[in-house]
Amino acid sequence: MITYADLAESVILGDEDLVIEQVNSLVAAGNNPLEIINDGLIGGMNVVGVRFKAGDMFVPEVLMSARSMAAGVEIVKPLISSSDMGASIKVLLGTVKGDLHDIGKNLVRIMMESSGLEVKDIGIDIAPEAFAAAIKEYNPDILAMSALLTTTMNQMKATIDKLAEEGLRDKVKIIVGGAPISQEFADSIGADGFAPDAASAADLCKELVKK
Ligand code: B12
Repeated sequence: MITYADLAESVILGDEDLVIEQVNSLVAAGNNPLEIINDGLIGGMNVVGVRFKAGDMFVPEVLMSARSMAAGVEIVKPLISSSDMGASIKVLLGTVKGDLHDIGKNLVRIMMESSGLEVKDIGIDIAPEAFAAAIKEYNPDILAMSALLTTTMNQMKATIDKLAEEGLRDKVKIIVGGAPISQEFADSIGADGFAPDAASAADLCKELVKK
């Protein structure tokens, strides 16, 4: 009998084949798809986040865990009705201009999608004008920007200024994140929120849209 703890452990180990096998067994045994995601897959990924921060896990291992988790989510996703997922929160996500780091951004996307948000990921090296154009095109509830370099974090402010200039600032809630970003920095550039990791980024979106 497979438990959610077993599944979480397989995510932590980054064993994609085992994750797929266990998710299929849990589904076949009639477990609730949302519980499989929250208690098993995200549960494991939360531990990975903590261990990575503590220096007990490294980027390649984090990526294997993220890939395993995503493989599990793919199996369960079709079983979840959009009303269960509380969908309808749309997030536009990208890494700012001059910045090519996307590992953290991709984790944020996986976490958001697996907690039911609809995410449009427009990639890396996104200029303020491109964020503005994408807001017009996709009409998201939330704009989420990632930056990993101290030299590119100011592009977040440049993007917020650009949105203000185009009259788009109040159409979206803006959240920011990435290793050099802090709550103080987010406040200083007039963002609506900051989250230190992918799991809390998803929660933050739900909180901001509730308001
Ligand atoms: C992998 C990596 C690279 C890879 C990127 C591959 C890729 N596809 O992303 C490569 C080799 C390309 C690279 C290049 C460079 N890198 Co680099 N890189 C890293 C490294 C080792 C890991 C980053 C990472 O992926 N972490 C793992 C993820 C999971 O963590 P994360 O990104 O922080 O994301 C989490 C949170 O921050 C948060 N989050 C992230 N985004 C968002 C967004 C929102 C909205 C929210 C709410 C939350 C959130 O959630 C995530 C998951 O929990 C870091 C060192 C480090 N330890 O951080 C250096 C680092 C970021 N790089 C650095 C540098 C200097 C560079 C280069 C300039 C090197 C060079 N001279 O060429 C180039 C710049 C290229 C460019 N223009 O972007 C420096 C930055 C220094 C600084 N203070 O600015 C670092 C810190 C290394 C160092 N100590 O010097 N790099």
